Amino acid sequence: MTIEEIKQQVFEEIGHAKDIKKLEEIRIKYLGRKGHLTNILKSLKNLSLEERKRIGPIANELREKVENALKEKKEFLVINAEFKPIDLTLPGKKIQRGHLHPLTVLEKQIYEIFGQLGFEIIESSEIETEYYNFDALNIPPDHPARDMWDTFWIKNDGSPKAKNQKLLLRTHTSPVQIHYMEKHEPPFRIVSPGTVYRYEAIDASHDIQFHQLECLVVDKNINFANFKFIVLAFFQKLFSKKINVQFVPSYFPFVEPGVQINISCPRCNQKGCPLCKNTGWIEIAGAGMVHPKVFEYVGYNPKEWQGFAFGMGLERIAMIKYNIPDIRLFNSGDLRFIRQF
Ligand code: FA5
Repeated sequence: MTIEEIKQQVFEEIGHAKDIKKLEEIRIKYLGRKGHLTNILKSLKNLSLEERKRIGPIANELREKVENALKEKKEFLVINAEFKPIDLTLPGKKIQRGHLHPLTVLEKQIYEIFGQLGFEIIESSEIETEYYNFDALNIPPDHPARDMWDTFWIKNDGSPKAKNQKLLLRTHTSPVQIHYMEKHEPPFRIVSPGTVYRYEAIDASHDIQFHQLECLVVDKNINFANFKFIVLAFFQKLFSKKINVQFVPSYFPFVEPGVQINISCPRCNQKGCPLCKNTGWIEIAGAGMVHPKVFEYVGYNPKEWQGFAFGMGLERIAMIKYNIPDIRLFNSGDLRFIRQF
């Protein structure tokens, strides 16, 4: 083949090459050991000096152009091989929507109800001192009531804020009562949700990390009837049905009298079911009238002010409301669980 013939053919062939294999064949055909252009370049040495000077640069320039054309076409073919044509008529991929955790859904509802009842929502800390978690709640060091809440103690790092106090992960939300009363004057009504921790055995209804909602109302002439009204109003709004409440005598050192609040089983309406263990009642919260000693700790005059408080477990309420059989599901991270809410 002459240089002219090569020029006419090679670029057309490169242009038509459909894949890398074909391109390699073209390279071998023209630039391989016995390729047409290689043969011409090899034969240059047999030409006269004059002819070599004339043909040499043309042949070398052509070789360079062919090499470049092969390289460019190869790049094009590689990119094209990776590119998959898009069928615009295909339905798009469905993107999974995020879901709110059932406790978040419940908390939002609770805030709304207490908001309507004139309560303020207060934030509180999960790390507490022994004083706020126990002493100021009328639970002195040797008091047997401390055994009610097995405690996760924290090493005190000696920081000024910790003030050489014994630190712990709060075992209940009740310390918020003291923090709030130390800084505010009555009358007020507050609720404070938060995580609490207890060093105890885990089972279907007990976790070591769970949530409580603390409620505290302090005013003049507050009595048990006011207390019962708020509890009833809250649960009836929460379950959107008529609920009965029962106050059973109980003991918490920071209230007097202390009670356990039971609500009528919202699932079976007191006909008897596995949820209420056929009793018709479900234990839902610890509660009582604020103990005068607690008022003394925060500098309130107990003869002037009265109050009631309760603390309820949010997981337990969510379990009843959403029919969740096991408390361990809340922290399981199982998306099949979360996607139901
Ligand atoms: C208290 O924690 C008191 N601070 C409540 C209180 C507040 C009494 C104000 C008086 C005045 P108790 O230990 O009973 O009480 O816990 C309250 C609620 O937390 C229980 O009714 C239950 O719903 C929930 N609870 C208790 N332990 C666990 C646990 N291990 N896992 C999940 N929920 C729990």
